[in-house]
Amino acid sequence: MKIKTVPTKPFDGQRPGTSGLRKKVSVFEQTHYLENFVQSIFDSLDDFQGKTLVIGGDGRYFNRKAIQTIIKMAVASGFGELMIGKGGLLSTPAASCVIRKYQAFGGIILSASHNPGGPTEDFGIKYNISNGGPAPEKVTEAIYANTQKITSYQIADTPDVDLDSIGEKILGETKITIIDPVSDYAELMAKLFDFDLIRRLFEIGNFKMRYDAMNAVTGPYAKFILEDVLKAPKGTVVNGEPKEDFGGGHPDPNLVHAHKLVEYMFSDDAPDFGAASDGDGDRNMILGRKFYVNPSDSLAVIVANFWNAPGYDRGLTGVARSMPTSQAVDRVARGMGMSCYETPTGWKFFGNLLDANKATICGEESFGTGSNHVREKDGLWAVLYWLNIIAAVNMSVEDIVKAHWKKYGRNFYSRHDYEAVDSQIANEIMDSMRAMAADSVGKFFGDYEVETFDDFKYVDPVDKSESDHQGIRVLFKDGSRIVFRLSGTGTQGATIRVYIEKYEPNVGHHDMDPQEALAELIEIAENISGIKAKTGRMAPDVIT
Ligand code: G16
Repeated sequence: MKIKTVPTKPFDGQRPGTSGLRKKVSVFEQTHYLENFVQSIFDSLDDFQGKTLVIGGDGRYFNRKAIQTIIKMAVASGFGELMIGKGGLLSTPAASCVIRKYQAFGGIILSASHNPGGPTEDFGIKYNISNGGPAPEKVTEAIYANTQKITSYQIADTPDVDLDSIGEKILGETKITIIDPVSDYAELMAKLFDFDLIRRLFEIGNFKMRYDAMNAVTGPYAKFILEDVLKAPKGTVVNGEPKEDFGGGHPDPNLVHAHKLVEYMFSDDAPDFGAASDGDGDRNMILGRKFYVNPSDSLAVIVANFWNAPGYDRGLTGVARSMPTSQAVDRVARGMGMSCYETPTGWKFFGNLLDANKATICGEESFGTGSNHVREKDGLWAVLYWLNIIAAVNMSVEDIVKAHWKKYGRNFYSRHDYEAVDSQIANEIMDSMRAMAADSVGKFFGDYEVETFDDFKYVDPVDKSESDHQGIRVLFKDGSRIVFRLSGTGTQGATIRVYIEKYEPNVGHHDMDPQEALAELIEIAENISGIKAKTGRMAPDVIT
């Protein structure tokens, strides 16, 4: 087999963001664009010859084409085996599971997560290391540095591989193994949760749920685990066929983009439980009958109920949350006498804590929850965890959350997103707040006294690596907080995220609407940032 060396030139802007390189499909379709990034990944790695690389994606437009290119480049670079999900599919948590189970050298995941798919929409690629987790910053920075000096890449001159037949074949010196994308992951879930108990909930308890796979990658996983194994009635999983354009939808499981599920769950016909996952299956949204569970609360409830799930009932070593995530889980950790780590946004920051056994469960406000079972957040895992809790305590979702608030108090929480803002204006807004920081401590906004006003800096407790500029924090004396960040996952202009939080111990106030409970702080956020005034926007594009 001939290996071709193809001359190329660097492209601008190939720096991985919060979770890999995400761009419009048309950007990836440029000649050499994908190849340059893939070669830059390989050039940042040492001693991988003869070892295994896992490859899979969320099935979006360009997934299959990208995989064929990556196969040919991985063969040319000397990998010993490529494990590829059938049809080019692997959910992000399943890819992490496969990397770990087969002790692969690493993996390449093709996904732009919750961003829409199709010829005019988004595509993405990221590299995961041997622990199954996203490459840490020192690796992504090395990849980026390579993209800026690349002069050529290597690719095998060979026909495309059949991705749709499970089995093995040899290409040059490399074994190509097409695997069932679901089975390894399903086997792992069965070890973590009490499947007999959950099965009884469906079979005897007449429990009803709806799982919206949003025409994305989790359809086959959810149908197999929920309907075939756990015996939820057929039809429990809706939009279960992965489609290249996600059926024209925006595969982001939140109140705006999963509104059909939300409307159903708030109707009089609502089942007991509703859930959805995103494009690549690492996010989740949890709903009860006429009840929405905020992701930060979901994390706190999952941690507080660890003793219900067999995979966790021997105890947790600690927990971690991203900085903008609400402090609800901190209260649980304090109550249980364990550490709660606060990391920057990005699942990659949890990797060291999980590897060092400092944290067992991690979570983020951005609809992400997971544990040390893999090194990615895991949407279906969170759904199964909730099912396990519901089956064990025999309470409704709403009652479980309200009992939790009664015990720990409620952290009212909301995130306001302003999308596709002119990048220069967004950066000016952030810079002007940074300039305010020093003079703001001790100042009052209404009744709220500023205790800390800074740009979050993280020092990894394991390897002591430092990450600066991870979001502007305005922390008030009473524990309320406002956080401002620019998203690292958008592909158009800048997305400004404003996170608002207030603690309410009084159970009599727990039924308030979060936007109402947070109204004064929302106004203060505008006074501090001037987002509406400076962007001309009247309201956020998405409120979660
Ligand atoms: C990624 C990261 C998450 C992060 C989220 C939002 O998730 O893995 O850790 O919370 O993006 O990031 P940002 O606020 O920078 O847009 P996903 O599901 O997109 O891979």
